[in-house]
Amino acid sequence: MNVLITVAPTGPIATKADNPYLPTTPAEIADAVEAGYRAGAAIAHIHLRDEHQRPTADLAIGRTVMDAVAERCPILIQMSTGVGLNVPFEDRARLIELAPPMATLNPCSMSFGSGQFLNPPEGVARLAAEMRDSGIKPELEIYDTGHLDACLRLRDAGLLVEPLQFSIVLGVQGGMAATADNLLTMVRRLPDGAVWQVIAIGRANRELTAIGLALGGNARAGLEDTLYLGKGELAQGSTPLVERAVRLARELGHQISTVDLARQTLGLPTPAEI
Ligand code: KMH
Ligand code: ZN
Repeated sequence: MNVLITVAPTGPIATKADNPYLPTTPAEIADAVEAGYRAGAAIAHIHLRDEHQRPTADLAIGRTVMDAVAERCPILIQMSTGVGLNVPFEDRARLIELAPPMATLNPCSMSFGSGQFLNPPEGVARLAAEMRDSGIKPELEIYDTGHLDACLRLRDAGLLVEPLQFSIVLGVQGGMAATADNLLTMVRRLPDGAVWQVIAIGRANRELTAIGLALGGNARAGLEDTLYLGKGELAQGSTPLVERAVRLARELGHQISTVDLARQTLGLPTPAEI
């Protein structure tokens, strides 16, 4: 099978104080994405930061990052509309005005570590409709069983176009714990034809990424999900994590998906069709 690898170089929470290799400026983010692409990633999950490293939904910064990435490589850009816990939902939702080919859609509100992640139902439905109408592929981030049900309701309301693409997020405090049991429960409940990957936060990153690949899922890798390669071993950027996901996939007999194949898998038009 072909495995889609997503590089997630920055995320909403960590700073350079946590890992000095964390990219936060547009040029650093674009460089990290390009390195991830060269290591095998077909998709780049992008969080924006301001000049103080704070998560931002600033459209000008978003445009700069998207242009910088496009100059370097043809990877599929997946803009995070999750952005960061302190950025209001309405500002985050506006990022789809940048017309990335993909963007995240977080279906529910939840506790998130010591903070809260607010995704009000009406706003989520509107964002889903806007993404559908603009041909932006949502990556549905589900942190609990009820989040999957919420996505299926959006699908039933005609707001999501198949194939649905899920990220099963494990290990956020406030969502499902990072266990193989929870992952299996979620995989069993996915609708037929769903495209999916594991997002394993923290210590269980390697094991759950491997289990996800063995179960037929795709993989995400990068400093957004873990700052470490192993116990006490800081990852020197996202590339070693992408390389590890590629190695795991290949050991399982999978091929690594190109960007063109990723477009086909997700039902996205090729650049010539746009
Ligand atoms: N780091 C993820 C678990 C998003 O990008 O839309 C949460 C997140 C959401 O970053
Ligand atoms: Zn994210």
